[in-house]
Amino acid sequence: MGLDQNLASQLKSIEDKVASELKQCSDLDALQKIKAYFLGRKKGKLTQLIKLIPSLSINERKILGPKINQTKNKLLTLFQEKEKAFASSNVKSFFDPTLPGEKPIYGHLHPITQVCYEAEDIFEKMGFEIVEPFEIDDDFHVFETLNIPQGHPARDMWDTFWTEDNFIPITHTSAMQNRILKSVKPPIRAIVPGRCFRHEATDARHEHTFYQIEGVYVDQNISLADLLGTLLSFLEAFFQQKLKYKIQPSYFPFVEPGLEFLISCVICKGRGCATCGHSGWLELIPCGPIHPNVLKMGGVNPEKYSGFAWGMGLDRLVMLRFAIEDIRLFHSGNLRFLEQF
Ligand code: FA5
Repeated sequence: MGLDQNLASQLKSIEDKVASELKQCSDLDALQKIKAYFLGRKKGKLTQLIKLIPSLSINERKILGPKINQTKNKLLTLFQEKEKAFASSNVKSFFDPTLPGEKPIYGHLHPITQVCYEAEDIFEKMGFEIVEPFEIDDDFHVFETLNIPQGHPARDMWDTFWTEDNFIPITHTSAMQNRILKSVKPPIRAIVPGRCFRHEATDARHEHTFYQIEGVYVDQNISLADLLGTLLSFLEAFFQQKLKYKIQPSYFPFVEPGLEFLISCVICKGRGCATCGHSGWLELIPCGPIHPNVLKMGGVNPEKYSGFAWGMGLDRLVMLRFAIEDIRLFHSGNLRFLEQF
């Protein structure tokens, strides 16, 4: 067999092999491998034949060169067509409007965060500014500036955590009051949503880690009516219903008088249910007019200005909003619980 015939049969065999391999080839990866096997720059089967061309005589080159090139072009065309076929089948499935949509897997905000944002929105509309608390603070801000000096028995009202170097993972968001009073001249309207920590035995209503929203309002001629109006407006906007309210005496060294703000139960509308202990009332927000000593320590003249403060439990609001019976579910990591919100 002459060189001419020998080469022609090699070229034919390459073309046949490529055609049959491409028939079975079902993805782009496999296609690249076949292409490399026949046209790869160093060891491709056809490439090796192409490399022979310079060693041929001029006459052989004239006859065989075009044949080799023809085969090369044929193969390139076959590969291109296959590539196009893969590309168009992918595009089709990507844009196919008849396919059912795939639900993307997203997380969502924790119910406490959702309700916190909602409460912040309402207070912002009422003209309050949002202030972030320090999660670790000192004795001066957590107690001293709140009219609770060293040795004051009221310190025992809170089961406080202490670090080894005498700092405090904040017991309450009231720790920010002094900084707020010092930071701007009255009128002051600020809320402090933040995480608090207490060394408490946990139960369905108490956690070691929970959230409060502190409120501080200072201006001239502020009276108890402003406090009651502010809290009622917030709660009616939050629960989207008209509420009855009442106050009862309480004690906190940083307000005078100390009060507890109660609303008619939002679950039973005041008729009495398990949530309100069948009293028809929910004890919701400890509050009161800011003690003159606290104003003084914050650089605010109590002769000229007065104000009020409150510290409401955010977890409690979330529990009421979603009828959650056990506060410990919030940080349980229980997905069946969390996926409901
Ligand atoms: C205080 O922390 C005061 N700083 C509130 C205050 C601010 C009064 C300004 C007056 C003026 P108390 O310890 O009662 O108060 O906590 C306030 C609210 O936080 C409670 O009504 C409750 O809703 C929530 N709370 C307290 N301890 C826990 C706990 N262990 N788990 C969940 N929520 C809690």
